Amino acid sequence: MRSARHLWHWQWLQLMNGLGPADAQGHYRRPPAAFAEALALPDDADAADAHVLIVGRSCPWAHRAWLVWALRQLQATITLVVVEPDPEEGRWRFSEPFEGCSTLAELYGRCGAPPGSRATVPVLYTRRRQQVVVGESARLIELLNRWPAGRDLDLDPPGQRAATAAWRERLQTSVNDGVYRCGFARSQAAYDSAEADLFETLDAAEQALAASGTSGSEPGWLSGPCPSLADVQLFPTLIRLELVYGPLFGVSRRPLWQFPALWQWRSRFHQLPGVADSCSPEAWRRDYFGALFPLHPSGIVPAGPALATLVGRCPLAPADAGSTPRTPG
Ligand SMILES: N[C@@H](CCC(=O)N[C@@H](CS)C(=O)NCC(=O)O)C(=O)O
Repeated sequence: MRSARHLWHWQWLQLMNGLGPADAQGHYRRPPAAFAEALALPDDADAADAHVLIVGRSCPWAHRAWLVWALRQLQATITLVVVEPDPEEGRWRFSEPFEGCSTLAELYGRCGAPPGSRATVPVLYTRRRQQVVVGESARLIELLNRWPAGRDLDLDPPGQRAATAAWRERLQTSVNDGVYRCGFARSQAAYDSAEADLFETLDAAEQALAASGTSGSEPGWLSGPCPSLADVQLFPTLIRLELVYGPLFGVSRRPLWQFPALWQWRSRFHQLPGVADSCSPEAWRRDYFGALFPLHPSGIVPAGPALATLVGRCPLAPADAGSTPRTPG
């Protein structure tokens, strides 16, 4: 029995290598993205259908780009293409051939990605130059926020730039990557430090949001009175919390209903125009539980919870809190 356990543990470690690299202490280290450079706004940014935003439904990094695309109404100039996961092969494929490619890896190769680099979503692609414009979501959402938009909405509002930048940096490590650092940890100590960091940051976000709604004023957003890229970064992680990250990555110490201000914030953000359409809980569950074999070898997809139960009123909130959604712009 003991040798079977050791063998299985050893095999698990080999399989985890396929999910992502770790350091000697078992801390997950996210590999760098190809096409990661920040870029200037292309000169044909306002041309109809000249650019394509490639996303996958389950990917939280793609979700943030999808959100900026939806909130700023970029549909006229950027076409959204949703790729599907291929769990057997561990790659993204196009539903129908895109620029002659059937997989995202083919497109990356054709655009000159270094051999061996991961073909990740999100990607912004230019049809005219047949090139990837940018493949790193943090830079991509900044670019999309400067893109000529159907809706006059600045997600980096001047009055709260410093707070937005500080929150974005903290969230990226402690929350967005933080849930992966918990789920992909290969030692108890690596998990413990990632988990503590995650909940400390959620606590800080809870306090910031709770403070913004005091003295009778309407509750604000993470970095100030207007929604920003900080909110855009936080939402994809928090909307997946009870559905996948809690059960699969072991981040269930405090469920979100124990953070009433964050819960209300999540419900308000979900009500912003275009946000609900970017949420596919069935696809999230199917992709995470079905594809992350080393974490969930049975592949059995859990039944719930329903998204509708996560974006209503918080069980801990006062009766009138959060009843009025506030839309940006
Ligand atoms: N640094 C990238 C990470 C994106 C990323 O890891 N995307 C995952 C899906 S959640 C992916 O496409 N993985 C495919 C692979 O690793 O082959 C970004 O933020 O844009």
